[in-house]
Amino acid sequence: MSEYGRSVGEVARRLGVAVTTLRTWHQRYGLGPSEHVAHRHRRYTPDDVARLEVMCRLTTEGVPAHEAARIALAGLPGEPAPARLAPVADPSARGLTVAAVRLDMPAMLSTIASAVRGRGVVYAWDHLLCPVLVEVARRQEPDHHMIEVEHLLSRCILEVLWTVPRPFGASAARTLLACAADEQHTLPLEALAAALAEQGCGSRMLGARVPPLALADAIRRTGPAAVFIWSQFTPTGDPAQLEPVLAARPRPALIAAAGPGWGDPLPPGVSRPADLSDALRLALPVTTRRDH
Ligand code: B12
Repeated sequence: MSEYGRSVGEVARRLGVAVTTLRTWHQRYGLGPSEHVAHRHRRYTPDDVARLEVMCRLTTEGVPAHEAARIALAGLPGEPAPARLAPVADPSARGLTVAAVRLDMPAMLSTIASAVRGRGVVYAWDHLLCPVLVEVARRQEPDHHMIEVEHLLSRCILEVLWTVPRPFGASAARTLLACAADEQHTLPLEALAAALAEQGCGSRMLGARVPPLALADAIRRTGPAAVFIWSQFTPTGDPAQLEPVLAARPRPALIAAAGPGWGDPLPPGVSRPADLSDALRLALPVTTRRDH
């Protein structure tokens, strides 16, 4: 890149589009070069190029140009540039981050739904939803803005996860899911519920902030084969609250303390999944058994 940013020709070569296309996008949608240098053509800054990368990707995916331009411009003005995401992230993660920042609920729902329907819950969770959640949280840190973004993104994730059809019948709901006492982060357990449902396994989701004695009662009343208790952060991850769960009868074949919040050591007999796939690997053998 030259001292003054990129020329239109350089950007066209880098993105693999025609110079005339870039000029059209500039004129129609304002996706042009923003750096002005006296007596020279305007130059494309790194942020201009990042926006054009979003535009190229979305139009390649079939998003209409005016809609793609609206999403690509979401970082303007004064808002953070489109996310720089970890390489494992799905290509649509950047678009979802931009849509989240814009509070663009229809775009969020459609991106999340196409990942969940096209690639399945585990892929969507690992490669799209987690990277975007982490990115949104990262952007919050300096000045505590964007809480509304986190809330609406969470809502959209939940709405799509809830559309995964739940099985009914005898083998339904052999897994019990509950957040630890005072724990409000429910998304990972909702992802597990949806991933189990994809495999034909139902679950009972008790949701946020479940006191240990209430969880023990639920075990006694429903006799689950597997129980997952989620702690997202250390204030909710005291292993002592697992004792009433371990004492409850009938004893579930699997008792798993999931999430990064749990303290050490966990009581004997409690499993600790590393991620969503691992949680499924632990749950499926015990919940698909038909022997009781
Ligand atoms: C969405 C969100 C919320 C939403 C939750 C909505 C919902 N319905 O779940 C709301 C707004 C309610 C919320 C509230 C709060 N939040 Co919050 N939240 C988040 C956010 C952005 C995503 C949480 C999430 O789903 N993470 C899941 C993935 C993305 O992260 P992960 O746990 O690291 O996932 C991996 C492992 O856990 C592992 N794994 C291991 N076992 C298993 C098992 C299964 C089944 C699965 C699926 C995965 C898994 O796999 C995952 C990777 O694939 C995180 C940011 C983050 N980095 O997580 C902050 C975050 C967790 N929140 C944070 C905080 C501080 C709060 C509040 C205290 C804020 C406040 N002042 O009120 C409250 C907590 C209230 C409470 N008592 O619980 C902090 C926690 C800091 C800390 N470590 O101590 C974080 C890290 C943000 C930050 N950077 O500061 N939050």
